[in-house]
Amino acid sequence: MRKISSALVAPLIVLIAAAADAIDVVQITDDDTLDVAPAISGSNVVWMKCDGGTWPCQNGDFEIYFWDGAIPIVPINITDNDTHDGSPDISGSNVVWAGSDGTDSEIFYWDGSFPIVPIQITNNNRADNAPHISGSNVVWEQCDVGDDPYCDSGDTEILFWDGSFPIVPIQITNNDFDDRFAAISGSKAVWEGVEDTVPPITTIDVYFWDGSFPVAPIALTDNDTLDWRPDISNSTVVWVGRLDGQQQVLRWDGSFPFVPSAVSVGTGGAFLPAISGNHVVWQQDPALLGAGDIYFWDGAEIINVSNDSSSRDESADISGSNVVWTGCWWDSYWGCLDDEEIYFATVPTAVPSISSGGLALLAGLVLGSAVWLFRRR
Ligand SMILES: [Ca+2]
Ligand SMILES: [Ca+2]
Ligand SMILES: [Ca+2]
Ligand SMILES: [Ca+2]
Repeated sequence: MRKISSALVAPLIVLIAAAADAIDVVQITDDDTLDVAPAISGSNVVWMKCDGGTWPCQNGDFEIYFWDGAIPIVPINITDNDTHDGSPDISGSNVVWAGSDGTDSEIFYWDGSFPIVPIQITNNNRADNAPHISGSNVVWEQCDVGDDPYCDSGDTEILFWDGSFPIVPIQITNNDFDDRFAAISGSKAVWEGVEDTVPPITTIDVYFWDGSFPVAPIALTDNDTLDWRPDISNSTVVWVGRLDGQQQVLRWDGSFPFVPSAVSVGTGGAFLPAISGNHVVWQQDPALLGAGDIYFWDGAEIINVSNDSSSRDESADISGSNVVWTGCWWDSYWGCLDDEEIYFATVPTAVPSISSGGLALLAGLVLGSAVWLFRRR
């Protein structure tokens, strides 16, 4: 192994420590209930909070909470009822989520104005779930037969609403398999199509609609492996795929021919990517500790945002350089030792002015075993 002189190591450690200190992680919630599934736009954050204790919220139901990024942190609840509210997303001050009309799940919308008067944008006897919003454009998944939340009688399709009134949703898929986890940026949408209709599920592909009419979605991927959980920003798409036998975050810049590139590296099952401009976040457990961290790609380098071996961090979202995620104190034997909380950080993206060799070493150390250099809380 190449010996590194102490003269080289010392200033590098200072640089890494400075970079770590520069990531100021804010804990948004601090209570005894589950706080999960955050989404962010600018400094506006939404998430799900259980009003009845810890996992799996058996003594209550979930509500949607909102924080505008102001200090002191005073979250407000958008919903307050006795039924499930989940899957929130936000764009500007526009919020969408899936709730119940008392019979089955519907999509709700709040424009950010006070007093809070949510608008119910679906009203049917089918299960409507997992909405995403960009500007006033909304996509979600809907069961095409019945209101069973698992859609066992039929399969799910992707619907689109452009935010105009009267509300006339447009169905953008029509097939015999599940289309789910749609995301939208401007008028471009992506989702995953589960082409295996019976277990085991070995084929999921990423689908793309450019927003033009007549609606003609295309399959971006076409293979016998899992390409799933896509997100989109402008024309750039990220998703989870297989590369050299590893589950990685892949990226397509929107140009044809379709040539994906890898964003994440190494082991640990990179999962649940989110994208904003050139920035990508995801969860991964490269050291195979059993509990992952949140990783951030600034277009050139990978930064561990949540670096803390005593927490399990997952389910990240991003807007610009602002990142949110959910995490819990974690033990390799007991798992989560308490309930999950929501965390927020602004990631500094200025590249330090050191040599390329130093940068490579810095990136390697940040990715590798330098956990002891950082303490989040
Ligand atoms: Ca909590
Ligand atoms: Ca509720
Ligand atoms: Ca419904
Ligand atoms: Ca379908």
